[in-house]
Amino acid sequence: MLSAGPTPHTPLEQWTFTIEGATPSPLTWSWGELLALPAETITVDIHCVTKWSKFATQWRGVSLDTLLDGVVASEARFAMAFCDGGYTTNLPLADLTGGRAWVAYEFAGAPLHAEHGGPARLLVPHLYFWKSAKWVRGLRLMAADERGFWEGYGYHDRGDPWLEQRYQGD
Ligand SMILES: Nc1nc2c(c(=O)[nH]1)N[C@H]1C(S)=C(S)[C@@H](COP(=O)(O)O)O[C@H]1N2
Ligand SMILES: [Mo]
Repeated sequence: MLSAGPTPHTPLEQWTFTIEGATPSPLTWSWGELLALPAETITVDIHCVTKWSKFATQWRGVSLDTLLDGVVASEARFAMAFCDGGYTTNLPLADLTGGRAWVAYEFAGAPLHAEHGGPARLLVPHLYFWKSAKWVRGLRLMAADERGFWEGYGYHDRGDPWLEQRYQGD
């Protein structure tokens, strides 16, 4: 369970990251604008639902706290990450804030490889890795939860590895 389709290759001049839905003020960043935001280096363990883990992986990216800072969306409780290639995954907004989620564009000190989600992917290391959407292009904020790609096939809406939330009902 790694990629649900072919690797998209969006030129950086066409790349944007957008936060939309449940907000009167959608925000969009170009690639250059994203890189100009304050970035963080993150060293974390990641966990795939099919039981592999990778320890002490190093990433660089922009905190979702930074990106969500200017967004007014009092009704929003959940977000749907959307990607080039059509992949989606849903997350509680609370899991994207509090210094626990990033839009990451470097891995191990180098630009993120396209196969691993480059130019940028979501990084939500405290949840199962299918929530860390590769080739991410934005978040759609939602008042009520909806299911993304794997969640629609029975995977868990939240996916906390410590609670072993693999499937709906876990
Ligand atoms: N856009 C997109 N993101 C995705 C996926 C996918 O199929 N498409 N697969 C998820 C799953 S199930 C896993 S385990 C990780 C794999 O990331 P990696 O290829 O960098 O190891 O990406 C996640 N993000
Ligand atoms: Mo996975």
